[in-house]
Amino acid sequence: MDHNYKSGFVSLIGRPNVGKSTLMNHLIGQKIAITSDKPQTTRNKIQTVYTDDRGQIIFLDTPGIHKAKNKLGEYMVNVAEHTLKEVDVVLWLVEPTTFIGAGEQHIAEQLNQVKTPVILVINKIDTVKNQEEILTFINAYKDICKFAEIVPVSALKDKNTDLMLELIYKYLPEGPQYYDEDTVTDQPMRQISAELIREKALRLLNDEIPHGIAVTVEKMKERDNKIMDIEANIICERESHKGIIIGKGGSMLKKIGSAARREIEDQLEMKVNLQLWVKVRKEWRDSELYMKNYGYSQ
Ligand code: GDP
Ligand code: K
Ligand code: MG
Repeated sequence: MDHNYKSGFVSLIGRPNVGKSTLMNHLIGQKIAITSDKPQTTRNKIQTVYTDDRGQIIFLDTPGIHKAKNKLGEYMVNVAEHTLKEVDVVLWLVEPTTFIGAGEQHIAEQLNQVKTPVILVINKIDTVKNQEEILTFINAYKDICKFAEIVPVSALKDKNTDLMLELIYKYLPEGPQYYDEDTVTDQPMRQISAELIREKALRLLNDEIPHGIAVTVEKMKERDNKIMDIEANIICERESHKGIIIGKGGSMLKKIGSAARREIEDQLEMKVNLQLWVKVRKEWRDSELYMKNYGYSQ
C-alpha cells in the first residue's frame, strides 16, 4: 500500500427520494441499501465500503434529515444529525431544481453549524433537458450554504460519479484500509434480508400501508444441504392492513415472499426457504420498546 493511500468516512444526506441508495448501490455494484419510490425507505444507518487503488471510502447512508413526527421519526433525525460531526466529508444530495423548500433550508442550517467539508451533489441530471440550467441550480444552493465542492451527477446512469469520488478523496486524510477490499457492507445478512422483504412489501402494497411496516427476521439457519431457512414477521399497525398484506387466499404475501426470496438467494448464493408471518402491533412507531425490538436504536 503506498503512502498516499487515503481513507475516511462520508455521510450521505439529503431528503427522501433524491437517490442516496441508488448512488450507493451503483458505486459498489451490489444491492445493499434498498430503494423505492416511496419516501423514508431507508431507516437505518447503513455502511457501504468503496475501495479502489486511491483508497477506501466508508459511506453512511443516513435516513433523511427532516422534522420528526413520532418516536421513529425522532430516532431517524438523531442518527442523521449526529453523523454530520463525526465524518470527514458530508455529501449532500439534491434534486436538480432551483426550488429550495423548508426541508433543504433545515438541512442547510444543520450543515452551516459543522466544520466538516460539504460536497453538494446535484443528482438526476439525466432528467435535465437543458444542461445550462444546472448552473442556476448551483447558484440557488450557493445562496443558502457554503460548499467545499459542487458536482452534478446521475446516480442512475453513472454519470460524473468518478469525478465525485475524486472530489471526495481530495478531502480524506491519509489513512489505513479499514476493511478488507471484498467488504462492501457491515450489515449483517439478517438485516439485509429483513430490508429486502420490507422493500418488496413497499413495492407491492398500496401507498397507505408501507409507512407502518417493519420486518423482523426471527430465524435464519443453514441446513446441512446448503439451504437457508428464514422465518420473518411483517409487522403492521392495523388488522385491516394485515388483511391487505396477506391478500386474497394469501396471494399478496406469497408475491412478497417469492420476490424477496429470489433476491435473498442472490445475495446468499444459496437456496432459501422463506416463511413470512404478518403481525399487528398498534402504534409501534410511537413505542420506544417496540422500536428497540425492531432494531431502531443503537
Ligand atoms: P433515497 O430515498 O434517497 O435513498 O432514494 P432512492 O435511491 O430510493 O431513489 C428514489 C427514486 O429516484 C428511485 O425511483 C430511483 O430510481 C430514482 N433515482 C435515483 N437516482 C436517479 C438518477 O440519477 N436519475 C433518475 N432519473 N432517477 C434516479
Ligand atoms: K426512497
Ligand atoms: Mg434510501
